[in-house]
Amino acid sequence: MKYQFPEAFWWGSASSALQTEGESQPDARGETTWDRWYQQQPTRFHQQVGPQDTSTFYQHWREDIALLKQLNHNSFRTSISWSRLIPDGTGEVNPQAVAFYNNVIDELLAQGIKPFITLFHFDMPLVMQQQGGWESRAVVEAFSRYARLCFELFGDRVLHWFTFNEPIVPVEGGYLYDFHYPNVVDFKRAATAAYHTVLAHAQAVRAFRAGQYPGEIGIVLNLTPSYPRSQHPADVKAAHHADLLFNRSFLDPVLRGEYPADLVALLQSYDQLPACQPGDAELIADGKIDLLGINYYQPRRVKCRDSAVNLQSPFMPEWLFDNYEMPGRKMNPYRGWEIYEPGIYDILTNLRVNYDNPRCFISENGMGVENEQRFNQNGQINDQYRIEFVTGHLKWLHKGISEGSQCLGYHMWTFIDNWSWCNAYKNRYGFVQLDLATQQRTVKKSGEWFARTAVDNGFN
Ligand code: BGP
Repeated sequence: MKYQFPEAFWWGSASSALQTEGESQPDARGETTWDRWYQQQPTRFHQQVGPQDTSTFYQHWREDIALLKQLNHNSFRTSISWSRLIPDGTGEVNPQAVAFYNNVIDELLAQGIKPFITLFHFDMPLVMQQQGGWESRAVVEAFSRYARLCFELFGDRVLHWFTFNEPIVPVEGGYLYDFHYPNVVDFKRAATAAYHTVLAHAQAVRAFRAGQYPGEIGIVLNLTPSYPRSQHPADVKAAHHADLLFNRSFLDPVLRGEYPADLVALLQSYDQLPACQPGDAELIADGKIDLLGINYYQPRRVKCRDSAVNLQSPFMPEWLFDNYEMPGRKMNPYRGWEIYEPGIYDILTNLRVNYDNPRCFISENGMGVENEQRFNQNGQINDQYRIEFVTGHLKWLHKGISEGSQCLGYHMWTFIDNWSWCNAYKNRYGFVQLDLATQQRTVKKSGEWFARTAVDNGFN
C-alpha cells in the first residue's frame, strides 16, 4: 500500500453538541447565545433554520454510534454542552444531561470508539454571556468549575479532552466581523475576550493536572497558514502579522506557555493590550497541552496594504495587512473556499521545526457543498469530489508523518450533515446524508470510501 499510516492511527470524524443534539423536551438545556440570536434575528440564519433543527443526536445517539461503527471509526470527537449540563451556567447539574453523556460515552466505548470530548464548541450559555462572556473574569472561573465537573463525571472513561474548539472564531465572529453573538466590532474587546479564553483554557488544564485524571488534555485550533503574496519584505511582514494575530495568539500560549513577544509589542504599539492581573503569566505557563487538535480548511493569503490607514478609524487587523486573492488558486466550486492540500503539510512542518514537534492530530478537515442533493444517484450522494479532497490532504499528511511529524490521526468534518451556525444546512459536509424532514440517514459514497480506508489504515 502506497499511503500506509502508522499503527493505531486515529480514523474518525468530529461534530459538536449544539450542531447535532437538538431540542430535548422535557429535558431542556439552558439557552445559548445562538438560541437567543436566532429568536432575535432569524433572518441572519440561512433559510431561517435555527439551532433547534438538528440531526437530533439527543434521541438518535445509539443509531448514530452504530453508523460510526459501520464507518469503521476508532475515534470520534463531539462536545459537551455547558448549558445542557449546568442550565444556568454555574448552579445545579442537570441529571438528564449526565445520563445522556454517560450513555454516549459508554456506547462509544462499547463499540470500540475512543470518545474525544471538547468542553466548549462555540455554544456559550446565555446567562454567561449576560455576565460578560469571555470579557469577564467571572466567566473564566465559571468555565473552570464546569471543566472540573466534566472531569469528575466522565474522566474515568474519557481519555482525550479538549478545552476549546477554534477559540479564535468566537473572538473574530463576536467582536470583529459580526458573525457570532454578541456581534460587536471592537478590537480591544476582542483582545480581552481572546486573552480570557487563554486563561480559561489554562485554568481547566490546571484543574485536570491537579485532579490527576487519566488521559490527556489539549485544545483544537484552526491553524490557517499565512502565505505572503510575494517575498517582498512588506508582504512578508503583513503575513507575519496575520500569523501572529490569528494563529500564534493561541498557538504560542498553549505550546510554549507564553505569548510571542512581538505580538505583545505589536498590540502595545496600538494601545490594544488587554488588562492583566498578577499571576496570569504563571497561569498561562501552566496551560501547556499534551495534544494539539488541528482544524484545517483553507490558508490565508496576505499582502501589504495598498492604501494608507485612516488613523481616525478604530484599530482593526486590516491596518496590518490586506487579504489577497491569488490568481489561479484552486477553489472548492461548491462552497467558495480555497483548496490547498499542501497547507496541511506546512502546518505540520512548522510545528515540528518551530514548536518541538508536539503530539497532534487533524481534528477537522472537510469539504462543504451547497445543494448537494444534485449529486444524488439512485438514492445515494455520489461525492467523488469529497473522496478526492480527503485523499489530496491525506497524501500531504502522510508526507509530513514520513518526515517525522507526530500526527496521530485524521478526523473529518463531519460525520453527518449538520446544522451550522449562521449557515444552517447550506454547506453539507457529512459522510452521511441527513434528510432533515424525515431524519433518515443515508451513507454517502465518501462514507463507504472512508470505512475502507480506515480498516486498511491507508490507501493506494
Ligand atoms: C469549523 C467549525 C465547525 C463547522 C465547520 C464548517 O470552523 O469548528 O463547527 O461549522 O467549521 O463550517 P461552515 O458550516 O460554516 O461551513
